[in-house]
Amino acid sequence: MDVLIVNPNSFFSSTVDLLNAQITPNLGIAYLISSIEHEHRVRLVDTTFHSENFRQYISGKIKGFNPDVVGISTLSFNFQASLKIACLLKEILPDPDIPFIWGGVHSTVVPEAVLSEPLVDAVCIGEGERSFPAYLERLKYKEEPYGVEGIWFKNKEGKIIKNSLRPFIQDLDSLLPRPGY
Ligand code: B12
Repeated sequence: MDVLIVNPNSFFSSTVDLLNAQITPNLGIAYLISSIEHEHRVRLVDTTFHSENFRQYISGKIKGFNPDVVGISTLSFNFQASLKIACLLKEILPDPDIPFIWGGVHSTVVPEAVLSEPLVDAVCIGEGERSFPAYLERLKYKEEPYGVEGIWFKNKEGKIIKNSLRPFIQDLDSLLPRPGY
């Protein structure tokens, strides 16, 4: 499947905001992508250096890419900026009905608040390296993610389904990218 991952790392307003932008690579997203890229085509939109021209940047970045799903990583401080980006993506993506799944610290600490937003179809609570591939596997077969640990989602009737949480991954070496990478 084609997966668009978004790092909405900006506030889109002032120089002060720009100074706040994280200028180190986002480790969570790096781990997340390494857990799916052997199986899926992934495109990353990272707005870190594009606060001023984010609309133009995002439009250019997704040109020719027709994702089956959008994954957005969010902290509490950039959640509002993330919603703006999600709104823009809904407008410009060829298929506005594809699911938007949200992860990151904000989704983990206040999943209900995140899910209450119309632009959120599912949240990943906690580590994504197992939960996200399992979610994508269901999506591939057009199935709803019932029973996928770590994922809460809105079902076809709009009801919020809370799957159980996923235990922490104990064997961190099992997360090493596959041979050949
Ligand atoms: C290292 C770190 C930093 C580093 C960043 C390193 C980096 N480039 O990644 C630096 C020092 C730059 C930093 C800066 C800041 N940080 Co900081 N940071 C951390 C820390 C200690 C670890 C983060 C981390 O790397 N975790 C490991 C990765 C693997 O986990 P993860 O990012 O959560 O990602 C996993 C899951 O969330 C999930 N996931 C993530 N995204 C997505 C997306 C999808 C679609 C899916 C399915 C899953 C998914 O899968 C990932 C892999 O398992 C956390 C505390 C903590 N214990 O988490 C605070 C923390 C994230 N930081 C925090 C804050 C407030 C900040 C600053 C705003 C501080 C400031 N005032 O400037 C800035 C913001 C910078 C920015 N623009 O993001 C808060 C966020 C609170 C909140 N509710 O949002 C935390 C939680 C600390 C705290 N307890 O207050 N930080």
